[in-house]
Amino acid sequence: MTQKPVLWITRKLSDATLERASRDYDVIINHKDGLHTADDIIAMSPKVDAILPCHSEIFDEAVSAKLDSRVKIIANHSVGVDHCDLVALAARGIVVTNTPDVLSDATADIAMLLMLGAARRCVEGDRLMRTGSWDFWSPSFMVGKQVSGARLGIIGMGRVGQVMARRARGFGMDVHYYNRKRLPEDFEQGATYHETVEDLLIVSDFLSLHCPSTPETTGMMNSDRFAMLPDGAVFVNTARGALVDENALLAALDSGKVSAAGLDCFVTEPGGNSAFSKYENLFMLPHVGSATRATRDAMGFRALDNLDAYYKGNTPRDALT
Ligand code: 8YV
Repeated sequence: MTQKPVLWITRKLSDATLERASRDYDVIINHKDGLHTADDIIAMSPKVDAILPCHSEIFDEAVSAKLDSRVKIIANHSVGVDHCDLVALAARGIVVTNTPDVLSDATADIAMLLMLGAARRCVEGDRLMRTGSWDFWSPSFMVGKQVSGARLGIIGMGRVGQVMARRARGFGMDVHYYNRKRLPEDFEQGATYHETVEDLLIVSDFLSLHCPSTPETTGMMNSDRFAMLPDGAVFVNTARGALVDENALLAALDSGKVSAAGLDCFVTEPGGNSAFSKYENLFMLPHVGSATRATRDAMGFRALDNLDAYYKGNTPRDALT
């Protein structure tokens, strides 16, 4: 009997994923689900042929250079690969894959939730109810911002951005977008294309980020860009914390330029930004965009499909290197 490849699964994935992986590979599973340091990753590498990590394991240039040559494939359980230095890993001949498509619905749902929750002052309302301090009602009480009829700007019209556009259209929003490349007309479905981020910002009553974090997009939402939004805009980020200068966002909230924001991603994760906690017009979640049972299974299976293809001698469908 030929030996199965040794696969290191760095985090506690869904039961269905772990079951299938254990059937097909000689698995090392992180049942305790703790985080791994660079040293942990390097120390594990001589013992494994393949790694199935999450975005919580960092394969930067230094780690990539020190990985044992036994590691041949990193099959990520994530669509974002900003935790992987693709150039350095490719230079080591390591195949890297991700899990696009399967998390677009769940992530766009969370973007809608954050957008609506921020616009309709959900944190404030929830606190009033929980603390028993709801003692007043008036037509001018807790008035929020209406999404229907408003303009939604989407930065990054990839898979998640397109699902977000569809959801927003269902809520009667007028969709505008910026993308490095304009989409074919049938994919646009009536959305208005803007050739620059700046052109998009000035029409975005609501703004939602759906682009990857790269050296070019890091800190893209800075104070100059927040200043270009219409007064009282609502800002949503379900992509990556690194896209946002968090101090610039705080200043925009303080000035009222941004009336509310919904955030699922932070510069520091886990943990977030303690300066955010006093803002009741910030609706925040701890990076759970793709956290549904169905999506976690689909992500795990997509990563395993990529591994299976590699071990059958084929190019994995989601190969990035
Ligand atoms: C995941 C994500 O929760 O896929 C991504 O890029 O940010 C999240 O949806 C996480 O990466 C799981 O590994």
